[in-house]
Amino acid sequence: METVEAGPLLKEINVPADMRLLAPGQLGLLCEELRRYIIDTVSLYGGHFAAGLGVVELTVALHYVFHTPEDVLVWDVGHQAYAHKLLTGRRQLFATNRKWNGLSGFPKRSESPFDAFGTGHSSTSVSAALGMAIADKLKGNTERQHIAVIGDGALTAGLSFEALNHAGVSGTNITIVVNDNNMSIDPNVGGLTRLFAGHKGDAAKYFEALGLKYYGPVDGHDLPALLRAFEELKPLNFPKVLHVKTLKGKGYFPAEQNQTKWHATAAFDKLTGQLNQPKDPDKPQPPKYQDVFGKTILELARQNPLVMGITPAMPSGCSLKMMIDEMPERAIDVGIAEQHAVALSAGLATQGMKVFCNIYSTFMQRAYDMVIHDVAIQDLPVIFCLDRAGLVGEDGATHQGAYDIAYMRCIPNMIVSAPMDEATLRHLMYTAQLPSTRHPFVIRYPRGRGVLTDWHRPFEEIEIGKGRVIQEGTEVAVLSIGHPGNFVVEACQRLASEQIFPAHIDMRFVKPLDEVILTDISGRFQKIITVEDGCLEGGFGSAILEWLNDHKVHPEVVRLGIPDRVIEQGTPAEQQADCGFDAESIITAIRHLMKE
Ligand SMILES: Cc1ncc(C[n+]2csc(CCOP(=O)(O)OP(=O)(O)O)c2C)c(N)n1
Repeated sequence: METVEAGPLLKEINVPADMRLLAPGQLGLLCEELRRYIIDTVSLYGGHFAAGLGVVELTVALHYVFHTPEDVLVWDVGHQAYAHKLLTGRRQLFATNRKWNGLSGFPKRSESPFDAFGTGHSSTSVSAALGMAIADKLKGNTERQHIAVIGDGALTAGLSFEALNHAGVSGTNITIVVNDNNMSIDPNVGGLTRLFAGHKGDAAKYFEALGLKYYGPVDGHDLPALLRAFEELKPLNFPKVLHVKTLKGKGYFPAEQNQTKWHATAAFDKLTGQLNQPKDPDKPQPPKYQDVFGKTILELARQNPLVMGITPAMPSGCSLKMMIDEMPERAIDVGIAEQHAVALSAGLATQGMKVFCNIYSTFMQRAYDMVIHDVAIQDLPVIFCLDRAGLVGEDGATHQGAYDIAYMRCIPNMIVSAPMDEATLRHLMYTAQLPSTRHPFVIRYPRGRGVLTDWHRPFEEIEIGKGRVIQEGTEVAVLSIGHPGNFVVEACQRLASEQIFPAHIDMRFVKPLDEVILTDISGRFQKIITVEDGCLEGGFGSAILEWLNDHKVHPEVVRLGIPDRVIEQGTPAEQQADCGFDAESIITAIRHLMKE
């Protein structure tokens, strides 16, 4: 189903070996065709964009000089690997990129032998390529090349520093290509950016002090220079770095001009650069949870001088940018540094600061020890806003915010909450920063729009551990946590015409649980359904089951949520239906229980 017309050179390339039959002088034209293909496809379907445009020449040069897939090529994050996918047998399927049952938006081992390592989270590439290089060294395989391509943004993470520290003394032939475009998603931050922008030779000293021979900088859009550099590096049997300078968004003017906006995009008009209009542009839309977070923290910060905001590299994504723009000293982007973000928040909290540490649920996985060791054991009242909690859609398996309820609720001192709508998000944020709240406090909410158009209400304190009854009912009680409560509302509305009226409770807190409500519900109902946008193993439903068991009541309980398997890319609605907790699945579960 190739929907975009490939240029004459690209059309003939199914694997990189086909490309190696071209003369070096033809590769410039191939790069143009690749750029056009990426622009055409992403303008139709959306996807990651600017980073991929910046590495077209780099991708062609790597596959031309090195003998992939025998030589291993590991892309860091993997959001920039579209040209790589197009050259490695996936052009005809590329219209399915990021779609249900389609191609993953990131490299994935099961998808292609050219994807040496699965990615999505940043800063793993040097470790992974080094592991491969050490294995080959032990096996006596001296021919194979091991290449990691890592951005200057991904280099800000501790994980990549750990790998560089090892690589320099590893005695392997690893080649680390540093793709320096001065951007993370937002402008890159910290001392490292100064090092790269500074004096010629500064970056060389940095790397050589660690034992990595430094080459470059090379202009990453100068194809002959790249080809020369890789030919020179190929025979060198020691750990080395090639510093490549590129322009994020290269070749599509709007993306070159606004690299953050074009990091990833929805479908757009490629001639004007305008996003496609929503179907019903005049209909009032609820805001995104992200924007409610951004506006609310700013309101709270204006009222309370102790409020601070921390984000590891997602200021635009989580909307902390609103506060960074107004109060740059009290809202900080620390780079891709989730571990540091959490330990830093703990340090700030020891001094009485009320820190909102906003980390995507999936990226919080990286800072788990800091959550336990630095925050929870010391019972510091850090507020963790976990954005993109639940099923995230097109980014797929690596980005699902599936596990946070389970991994947070097992930690002592932790309060774990999830708002069902934007007004509740505001009230929870308000409650979390009150002087009377003295424990670490998780607020998890999904990607995308809420449900209320009149979300901006005066702040209210919510009693910690208190749920709310949405609908009284008979026979079946549905207990929901967070945004999926709205799917229950829809299910109840549809069932009303059949005279089926289940009770519906929005628990608001996974920990502590509302024991008054649970005592009442378990006394009155023999049938309970739990609904969550999180993993079933150890999640919210498990918490309810534990409580019921501990209190020696045994109603029939059906748990709806994310099953124990990897959930791939698609729309959130497709993923929710597949997992079985969308409105339709809830209706089926209620009907089924009623019949029994
Ligand atoms: C651990 C982790 N934190 C945050 C992200 C979100 N993220 C994806 S790409 C990106 C920026 C990467 O910048 P860089 O490595 O310089 O690559 P570029 O996009 O500039 O090519 C970020 C922050 C992530 N993928 N993984």
